[in-house]
Amino acid sequence: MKLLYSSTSPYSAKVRMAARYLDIPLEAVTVDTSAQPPILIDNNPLGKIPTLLRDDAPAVFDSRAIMQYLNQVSEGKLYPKKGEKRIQAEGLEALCDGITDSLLAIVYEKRTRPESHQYQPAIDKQWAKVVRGLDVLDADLPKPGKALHGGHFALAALLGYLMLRFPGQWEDGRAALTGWPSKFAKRFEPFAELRPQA
Ligand SMILES: N[C@@H](CCC(=O)N[C@@H](CS)C(=O)NCC(=O)O)C(=O)O
Repeated sequence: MKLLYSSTSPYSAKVRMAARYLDIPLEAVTVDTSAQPPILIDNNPLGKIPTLLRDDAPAVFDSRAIMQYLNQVSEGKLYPKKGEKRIQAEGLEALCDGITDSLLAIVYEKRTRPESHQYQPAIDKQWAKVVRGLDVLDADLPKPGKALHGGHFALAALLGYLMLRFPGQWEDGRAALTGWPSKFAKRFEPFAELRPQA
């Protein structure tokens, strides 16, 4: 299977970490989403990454659908089987992905518009979501325990993206969150290789 991705993409990092954890081989193929190349839009009309190309079946996107697919392929090793633990794991992933969505909206606003056309109230609204989300996480962080799940990888991808794109802007007063990546890296060594990076 091939995964269309870019090294900076947090959702791609989440999926690649999960696949590595599960020992599911993925050939990672870099694509430039701003060019919207045929290999991407022919497989995902949304032109987004990550997009998973399967050998004899339609492509899978977006990252949460890919995570559920990896869970199926691994016969349930990526999420708790059921009950409250499953709800908590998927809830953590949804919160982390949602914060990441807001960070990306800010990055795109700044990248695609000249400074004079950037709409600060929209940036502030997204940043407020980031602040609230990070505070909730900081107050009740999951331990990277023996069994990892999709929520852990979403959190690792989010924190990796903050470290890449927002250094110095999110760490103050959030000791638990800032300490989490090094703990996670001890539990899951490929974090250093697979986290979002330029
Ligand atoms: N909800 C999607 C978000 C994917 C996404 O926005 N990916 C970004 C890169 S990190 C992208 O492809 N952006 C290009 C675009 O929106 O055209 C997921 O979880 O996969």
